[in-house]
Amino acid sequence: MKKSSLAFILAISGLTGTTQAAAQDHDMSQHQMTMQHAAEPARHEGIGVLKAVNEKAGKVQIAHEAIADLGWPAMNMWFALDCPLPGDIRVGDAVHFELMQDEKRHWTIVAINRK
Ligand SMILES: [Cu+2]
Repeated sequence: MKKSSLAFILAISGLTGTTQAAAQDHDMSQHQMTMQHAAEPARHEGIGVLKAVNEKAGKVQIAHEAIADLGWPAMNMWFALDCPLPGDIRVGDAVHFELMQDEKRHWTIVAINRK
């Protein structure tokens, strides 16, 4: 019992540490854990700067500004794309995007364009 509570505490403090350390760069799994309340399939708008494109994986990395209605601070993160990436967007461009949760509750970009 004692051993498992300790493991739990370590896991929790590990998570907190990771979340704070990951303000610069993180993956979707951390949002999964912190954003479980956002169950409705709502669209949320964001703005940021396109940092990288992984065409093979269908993902883009965006340094997004805070998204108040999701309670997200500004951060650098990868999103799956569920829409075409307009041909005029280049890495370094300011972008406007819309997010929705997919069936696995991963935050996915459903619209993106140059700001
Ligand atoms: Cu983020």
